[in-house]
Amino acid sequence: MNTSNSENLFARAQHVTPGGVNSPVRAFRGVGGTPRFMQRGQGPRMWDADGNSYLDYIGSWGPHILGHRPEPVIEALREVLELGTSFGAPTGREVELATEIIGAVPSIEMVRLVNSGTEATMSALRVARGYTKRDLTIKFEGCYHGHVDSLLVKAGSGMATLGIADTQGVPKAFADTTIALPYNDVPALEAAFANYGDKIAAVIVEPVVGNMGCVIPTQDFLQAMRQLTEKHGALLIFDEVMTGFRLALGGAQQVFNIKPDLTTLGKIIGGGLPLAAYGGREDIMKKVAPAGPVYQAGTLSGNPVAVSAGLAMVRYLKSHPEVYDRIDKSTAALAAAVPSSITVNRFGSMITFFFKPTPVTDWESAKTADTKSFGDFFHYLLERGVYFPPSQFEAAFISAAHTDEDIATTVNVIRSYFES
Ligand code: KE4
Repeated sequence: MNTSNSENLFARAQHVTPGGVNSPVRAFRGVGGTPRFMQRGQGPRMWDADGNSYLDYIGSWGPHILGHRPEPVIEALREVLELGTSFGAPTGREVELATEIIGAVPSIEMVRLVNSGTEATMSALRVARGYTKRDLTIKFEGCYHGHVDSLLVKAGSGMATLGIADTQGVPKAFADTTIALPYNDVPALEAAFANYGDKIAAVIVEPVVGNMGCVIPTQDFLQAMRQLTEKHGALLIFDEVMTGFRLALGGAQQVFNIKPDLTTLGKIIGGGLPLAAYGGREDIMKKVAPAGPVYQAGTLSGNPVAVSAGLAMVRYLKSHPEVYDRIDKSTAALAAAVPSSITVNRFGSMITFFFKPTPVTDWESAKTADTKSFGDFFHYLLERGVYFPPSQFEAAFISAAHTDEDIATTVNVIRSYFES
């Protein structure tokens, strides 16, 4: 496979941008080799700067549930670009999108649009602290909630990939406000509340984890979180930036029937453009400026271009519930492609092949996967036109644009790896 243009671009990029990328996980540090510089996407496929074509199982890390350039989104963008890109003033579209989000996500009564998942989780935490007048946060090892200072503690995603448990640049005082516990560990959660209960502002959790690879919660774990936060006057924040509109229209909270106090959203609700949101109980959200004393703002928050893409995406998913069955079935077919030496964690259309034979239920069990073998697997697929996430500690995503033939092709390539 000729990758000379990607290699040249990567060489240039490293002179002008840290690590040559605008987000660390793209640099292939977890698997080695040269990242492919992409040029075009359509449906389930992407084409790189050398014209190589790939079946895409990253989908921009989640947004592309309908594949690249879905017609409803592209049509909406063409239309809005005739009207303007940003007004720095409220627009009707923002009201429409907020209303659609409130209609789709069970626990959201009021919502604020922002520009990234990081902004959403940072803001949700600030509101939780303002509402409870408390400072401490509980998060879980291996979960990633964006690059919020106080949450870059034992985080997943790019930090797990790079093997950095804690980043430099975060004041100890910030990190000290965060208690990191093992995922799926109810006794540890109970102990933390027994020790700090009246100081805890919020528990923030990926209700199905994507950022240490896919890890699935036990119902008891989420249930305990809900009960303990209620008992101790802390808020429960479901970080559904990845799972929102992915696992169901109403996200993981609809699937598990658990009502958090605040929810963060992103990825899919922007239709591939920079848009995220945080929302929840009205009495909490009314603390946010200018309605209340917790400040949060953003120049491009709710901008018409991203909102138009998001509105088209959310409305399409609302009127085409069959998308969820389709992507679930496609993902199940992929899950069946690997031998029993591989642990497959799948929830809906989120899937990770852990290169180890024993169960993966938390960061401790995830991190013992054989990352070198995963890297070999990744490159074997890449060379054959199948693009999986370049890290053992990420989830792959399947879209409604992947046809049965695409899935069969992918299954054959995966099987051939394990037979080679
Ligand atoms: P962004 O700031 O990257 O839009 O969102 C941060 C975020 C928050 N919460 C969850 C559950 C997330 O998965 C993310 C971002 N996810 C990663 C993928 N593992 C983004 C990819 C990247 O960092 O380049």
